[in-house]
Amino acid sequence: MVTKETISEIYNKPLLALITDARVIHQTNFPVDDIELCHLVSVKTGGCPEDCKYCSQSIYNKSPIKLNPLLPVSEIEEAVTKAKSHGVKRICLGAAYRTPNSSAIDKISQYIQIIKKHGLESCATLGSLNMEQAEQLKSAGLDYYNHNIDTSPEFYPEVITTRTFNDRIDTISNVANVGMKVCCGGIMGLGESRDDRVSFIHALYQLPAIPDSIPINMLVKVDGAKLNNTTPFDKNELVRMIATVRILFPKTRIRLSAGRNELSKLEQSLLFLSGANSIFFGDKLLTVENNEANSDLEMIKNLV
Ligand code: SAM
Ligand code: DTB
Ligand code: SF4
Repeated sequence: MVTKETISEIYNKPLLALITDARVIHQTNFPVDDIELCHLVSVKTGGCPEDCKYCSQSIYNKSPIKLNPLLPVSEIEEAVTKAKSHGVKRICLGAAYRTPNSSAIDKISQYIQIIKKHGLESCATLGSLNMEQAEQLKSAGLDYYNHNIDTSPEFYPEVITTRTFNDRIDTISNVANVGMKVCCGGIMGLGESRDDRVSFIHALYQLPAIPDSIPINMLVKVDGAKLNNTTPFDKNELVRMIATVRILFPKTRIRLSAGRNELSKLEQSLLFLSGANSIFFGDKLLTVENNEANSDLEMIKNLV
């Protein structure tokens, strides 16, 4: 069993030693030129009844976003075709639900079939799921389900109160039980301490299944959100996070997620050297701006 103390020792190593250890593990488990492009589509935007204090889509925040009901199937076909033409290997469908109702699952199942028809990996993040919902999505061909723990169990109640940490674990357990791959990560910069970061990694390690995918987000401060004026954190912490996660999860895809547009290409290179091997590609994430697609294509061309 990996303890918090062990994780803390790794996390707090001198930075060069930490990066070197992570690099060795990364190189034995992934080809050097493997950086996966993942494209996000917000299939239902805004009006979410959860109170995540960082999120533009929560009804508890007053963020100026455009609400959108479930998209027509033709728009998914268009988005998938375009993303594929740029080398995207995975599509993630995001919807602002507490939990999707059965008509939403039916429509999202159609979206999943389009993604699979194009030979791409499919992922969805739609809120909480019971076993039956997880089973339906699995039958539609969904490869991964994203449901983040977001932060440490100790800090979590400062960020979200309408859904508990354990509720999240129940969804992850249901996803794993039906044989879908788990995508689970969190956010840095919410005001958490270094101990919280270590505890977050420990909680990832204790999930009902080893996650095949771990997205690491940096808080994007959105207008109207309750959590939008935290003190900026030292970017070295991001390197420590990625490297420690790489050491503990040697075969897991680690995704640089929200907030990447605050990083220079050089900073991103350091994170790829430390163990990250995926980015979200496309000018937009769900509601916020992402790095410009052409600039990312240039970066990737230079790296691999
Ligand atoms: N509604 C679904 C859920 O949370 O269960 C999925 C969508 S939600 C937008 C997916 C994840 O995006 C969140 O768990 C959080 O980690 C991340 N996220 C959302 N808003 C963010 C922000 N402003 N900055 C950084 N990460 C954010
Ligand atoms: C994840 O951890 N990050 C992605 C994906 N999973 C769904 C979402 C980032 C959302 C950023 C905020 C927004 O666009 O509203
Ligand atoms: Fe809703 Fe997900 Fe945003 Fe939380 S993060 S408010 S669950 S859309």
